[in-house]
Amino acid sequence: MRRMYPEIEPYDAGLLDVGDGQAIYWETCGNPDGKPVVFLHGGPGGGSSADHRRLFDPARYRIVLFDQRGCGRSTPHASAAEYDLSANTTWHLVADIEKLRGHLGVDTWQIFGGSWGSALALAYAETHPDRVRELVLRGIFTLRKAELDWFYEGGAAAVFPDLWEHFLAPVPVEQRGHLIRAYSTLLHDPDPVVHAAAAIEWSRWESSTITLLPRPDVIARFTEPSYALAFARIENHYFVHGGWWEDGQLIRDAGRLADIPTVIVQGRYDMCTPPMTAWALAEVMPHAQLRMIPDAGHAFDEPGILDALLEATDRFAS
Ligand code: STX
Repeated sequence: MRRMYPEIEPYDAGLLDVGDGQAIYWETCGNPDGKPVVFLHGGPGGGSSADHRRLFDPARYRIVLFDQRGCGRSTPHASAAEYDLSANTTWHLVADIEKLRGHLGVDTWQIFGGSWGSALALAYAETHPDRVRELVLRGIFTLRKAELDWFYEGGAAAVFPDLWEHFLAPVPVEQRGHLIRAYSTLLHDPDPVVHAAAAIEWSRWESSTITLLPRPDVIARFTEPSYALAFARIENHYFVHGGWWEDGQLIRDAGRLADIPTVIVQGRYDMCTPPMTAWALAEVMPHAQLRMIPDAGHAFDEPGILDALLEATDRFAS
């Protein structure tokens, strides 16, 4: 079992104005003359963290991390009452990535994305294939209705009936026919008692089910009130809108990526983004290497997942 690369600090960081009154936090770590890679975090709304820097050899990579609109250290924060979610869509994020690439003087780069980050990586690469050197994708998520139904409308409840009760608890019984919509109402209720409780239960469900075994540290981090509110509001907003693409579009258009070396890492027991999506993607990307990890869940730092991710970034480093 491999460890992540050592902890490192950024050699540069800043806030990039992306318009609509918003700025995204970015940082660069590792070797300024190394191979550029950009890390796309999950959620959406999850933010990037110091451990994400450690997936790449700092001697060989120029590692770019950023916080997507409205979360992490980007401003304003989606937990604020006045935050305007209408200027936060997939296509805003794709444009932000291009703006950041230009700002950093990068010509082409490797795209690394897990979970929601894999969806954003596909959306970006299908829009700008000429900018992408390689793709490393983990826990494949493309926001198809079947995927949202699985995780947020009762599929995974078959495995976690106990946790599912907590997810249902804030939702009035007559609104339980469509939970993503019911949560949208709750998360934007003007009463802080209502929206805060909904945000915490939304985030508790996700953070309690993304690891093969429960990890109290992960749950504590994602149920911190202001983190949970931004995370839940942003995720729910993206799901209500189906990512602003047609159901199945990201997989349908993956043929555009035929020239891009790709590794897909998927945990067999990933309850958040089960293997059906990685499988469907691999079918339309026959050149991609699919690594199905037999004893892992969803998170990037599950043992077998981490090994496969490090193997991929090491292989693509030269
Ligand atoms: N959301 C999957 C996803 O991207 C459907 C994701 N789930 N949890 C996370 O990300 C965090 C680890 C960022 C909380």
